[in-house]
Amino acid sequence: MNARTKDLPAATPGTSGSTLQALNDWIAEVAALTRPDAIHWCDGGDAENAALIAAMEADGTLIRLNEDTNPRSWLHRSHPEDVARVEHLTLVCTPDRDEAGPNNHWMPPAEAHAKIDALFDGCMRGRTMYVIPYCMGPIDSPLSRCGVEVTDSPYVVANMRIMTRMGAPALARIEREGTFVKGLHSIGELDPSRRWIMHFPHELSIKSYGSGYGGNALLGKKCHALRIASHQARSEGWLAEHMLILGVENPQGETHYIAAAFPSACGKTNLAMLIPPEGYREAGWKIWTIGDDICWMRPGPDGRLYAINPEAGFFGVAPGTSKKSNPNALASIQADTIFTNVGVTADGQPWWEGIGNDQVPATDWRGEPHDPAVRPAAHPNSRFTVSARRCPSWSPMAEDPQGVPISAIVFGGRRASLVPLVFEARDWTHGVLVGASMGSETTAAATGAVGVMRRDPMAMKPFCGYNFADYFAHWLSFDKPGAKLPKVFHVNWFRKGAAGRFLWPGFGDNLRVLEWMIDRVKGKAGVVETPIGGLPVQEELDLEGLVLSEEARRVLFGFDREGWQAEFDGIGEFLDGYGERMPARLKAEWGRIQGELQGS
Ligand code: O2Y
Ligand code: MN
Repeated sequence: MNARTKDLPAATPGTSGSTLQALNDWIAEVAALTRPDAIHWCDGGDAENAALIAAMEADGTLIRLNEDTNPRSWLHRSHPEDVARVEHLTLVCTPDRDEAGPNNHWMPPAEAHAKIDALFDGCMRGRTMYVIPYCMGPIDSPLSRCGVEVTDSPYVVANMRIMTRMGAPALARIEREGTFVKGLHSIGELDPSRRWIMHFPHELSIKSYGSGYGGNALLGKKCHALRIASHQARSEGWLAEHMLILGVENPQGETHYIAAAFPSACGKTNLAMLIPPEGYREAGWKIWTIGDDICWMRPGPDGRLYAINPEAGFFGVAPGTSKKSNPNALASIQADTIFTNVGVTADGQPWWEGIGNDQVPATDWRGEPHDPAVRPAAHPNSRFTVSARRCPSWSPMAEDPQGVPISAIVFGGRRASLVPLVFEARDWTHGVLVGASMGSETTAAATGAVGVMRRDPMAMKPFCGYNFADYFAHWLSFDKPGAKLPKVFHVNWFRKGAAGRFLWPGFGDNLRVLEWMIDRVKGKAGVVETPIGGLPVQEELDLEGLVLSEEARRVLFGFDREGWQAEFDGIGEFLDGYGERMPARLKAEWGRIQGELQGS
C-alpha cells in the first residue's frame, strides 16, 4: 500500500496526498462528508494491486479461478439487484433543464447535491476510501483528459487499473495541468432505492451512490469518457462518441481507420476484434483493434478527424463470446481477467451461455448450483474486464498521442426489418441525420425491457451529457472550409428473413462490407442512389464463398419505399420532440428525403 497516505484518519484536514492544493482540498472535503476509516492514494503499481486482490480474495469479493486454465483470473459476483446500468437513476444536472434536454433525466444541481450528499454522509465509516488518479487516453496525448475517482470499492480500483491509465503518471499529469474530473463513488448499501448516478457537467464532477456495477461505478467509462466528455468536447471543438475504432489493413499494407457507433451489446467488441474470412486472411487482410466502446475525435491540422480510444481495457459482454464469434476476445481473457457474474465449472473455469465449449457449469452467477430451469449460468449482462494489450489484434497505434486518422464513420442498429445491410450517406449533413435517426432493439446492457425498438441517435441515448438538438448542431459544425471529413455509412448486421432467421452471416464476413466502404472512400466503387442514400452495386461487394438465399440478396440490398416512408414519419416526430432547438439544417435534410420518398 502507498506509504504516503496509509491509515489516515477520516476527515483529517489537508490530506496532502498530492502537490495540487485543489485536489487535496477536495479529498479533505469528501473525507469530511463520507468519514472513511482510512484513505489510500492509489499508485497503480503491482504491489498495490496484489495487496488489494489478496484482501478481496480473503473477504470473498473475488473468487480465484482455475490457475492452470485461467491464470491470475478472478470471479466477482455483484449484488443480484445490481447487474446493469440504471438509466432511470442516471441524471444530468445542468442549471437549465433544456440544456440537459429531453434525452436526459434531470434535476437542478443544488437539489441533486443535497439528495446525494445525504446518502454520502458517513457512508464510508468502517471502510477505506481509495483515491484513484486516472488518465483517459495515452498519458502523453493532447487529446487525453484526466480524472480522480474516490471510491470505497476495491473491486472498482482493480477494474479502473485495467480500464484506464491509473496511478502515479496520471497524478503527475493532473498536478501539471491543475484540472481533473472529480468522481465520487460509494457502493453505499447496494440498495436500489438508495441509488443515483449524477453528472454535473459545469462542475466537471460525477457522484455515484448505491451501485458497484460497471458503468455505474467505473466512473472513467460512461460517466467521464462519454457524459462529461461530450459536454467538454462541445465547448472545446471535439467529439466524445460511443464508437469502436478499428484499422483495416489491406494486402498492399495500407491501413484505413474506421469508427463505428452501435448501441450497447450490438457487437462493437466483436467488430473491433474481427478475424477476416479465410480467403481474406490468405490474401493478407488484417484487422487492428484500437478500441471497442469509446472514441474521442478532433480535427487535425490536415482537416481530417483524428481519434483516440480513451480506455486501456475492455469491459466486454461475456455471453455469446466464443471461438466463432470473437476468437480474439477469447484469447484475450485466458489470463489476467476479472469476470463479473458468469457461471463456473466444477474445476473453477468461467462459463457462459454461448461460450461454445463442452464444459458444464456447476454454479450460476448467483453462486447457486446451476439449474437451467431456474436461471442462466451467466447473467445476460455478465462481463469480463481485461487489458487491451492482451488482445492479439491490439494495435500499437492505440498509444499514438496524435490518434489515428478516420476514413469512415459507421452507424448501425439492431433492426430485424426494413433497414438494408449497408448504405452510404450522400454528404456530412445527411450523415448526421443518419446518425440522429438511428433506431435499435434494446438489449440487456441496461435494466428494462429487452427487444423494444427505440431511437438511439449515434448510440448515445444513454450517454450524451447535453441536449441532443445541441449535440446534432455540434456534429453539423464540423462541416466547415478546410475540413476533410470521413464518409458516413449505416449498417444493419441483424436483418431477419420471413422465417425469423438472420440473413447476413455477420462476424468475420462483415469485413466484406468494410472493404466496400474503403473502396468508396478511394473512389473505386459506385452506388445505387435511393432517397435513403447509396446502396452497393451488388457485384462490387465481394460475396464470394458466401451462400446467400435469393430472399437474403433481395432484402439485404433492397429498398422498401413504403416502409421507409413510415420510418421517416417516425423520425420526423422524434426530431420534432426537440422543438425549436433542433437545427433547421437537419430538419431541412429530413424534409428533402421525405419529399424524395414521396416521389416529389
Ligand atoms: O457498464 C455497464 O454496466 C454495462 S453496459 C456497457 C459496458 C461496457 C461497454 N458498453 C456498455 C454499454 O452499455 O454501452
Ligand atoms: Mn458501450
